[in-house]
Amino acid sequence: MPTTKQLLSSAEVARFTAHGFLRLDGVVPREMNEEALGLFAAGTLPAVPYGTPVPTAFPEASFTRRLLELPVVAGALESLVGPDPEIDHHFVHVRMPHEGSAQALHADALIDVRPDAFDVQLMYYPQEVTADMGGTLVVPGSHLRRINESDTGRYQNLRGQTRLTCPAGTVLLLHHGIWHGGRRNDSDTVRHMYKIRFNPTVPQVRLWDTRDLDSPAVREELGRFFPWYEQATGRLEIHNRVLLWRSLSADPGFDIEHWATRIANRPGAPAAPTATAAPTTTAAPTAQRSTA
Ligand SMILES: O=C(O)CCC(=O)C(=O)O
Repeated sequence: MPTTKQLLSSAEVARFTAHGFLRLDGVVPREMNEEALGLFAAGTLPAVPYGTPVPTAFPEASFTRRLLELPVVAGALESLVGPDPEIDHHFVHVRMPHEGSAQALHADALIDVRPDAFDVQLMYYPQEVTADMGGTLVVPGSHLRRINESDTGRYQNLRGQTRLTCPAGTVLLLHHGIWHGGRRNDSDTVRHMYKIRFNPTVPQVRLWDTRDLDSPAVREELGRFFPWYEQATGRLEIHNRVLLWRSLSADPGFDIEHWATRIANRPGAPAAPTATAAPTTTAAPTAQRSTA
């Protein structure tokens, strides 16, 4: 296994910016997965106050520290939140066998309209997740349509949603705004997912390996349309994505189809906000009220 951290490429960060998550399949070794299941069953993970630096929260050689130091995990995390993030909170989510109900679709933040910064949530699955185990439902491309916690709970299914099935040792890294929810576990097996939320402590600007910044793959990822987007309003997702990419890549002129440039044109008005200042044009439409 490589020992140096593996930063993401620009195309991978663009993919995260469009989808709202990145999937690292089977990256945690088997022995660690077995260890994790023991720890989760025993409930022995430490309590961590909000805003604790990683080395304080998780001492050297502890399970979580070793998980975060796996080169592929460390590199992806650093590419998205930078070095030395703080732990917001961590928690082991359990879906019990034949539990009979699913979790409503939600996003994990309180009301949060930051346009140019985001937290990353790591979800780690120590066991294989099969189709009947209630794998986490994720709605790709939903993270920039700001909703408040479980306001989306009424939506049962959206076109293009993904319900996780994965090999043991899989890690997802998600933008905190992604719409998601644990599904109903119809299997005979307890399903565990360990979630850790990271707050960045540095500006999230060019933190990855930028050698492919001008690659066509970047633009291709950022222009992606998801099946649940409305024909017209869905364009706002791409607009908001452009603004986030301008900020992440420190390229205030980046655009897709001239959409962000056109509507920033206000001849005679004071200068437009810079890429890292809060844009006034990012408000996505409010999601409809919903219940489970
Ligand atoms: O259990 C799951 O798969 C998701 C749980 C979760 O993310 C949550 O409760 O916020």
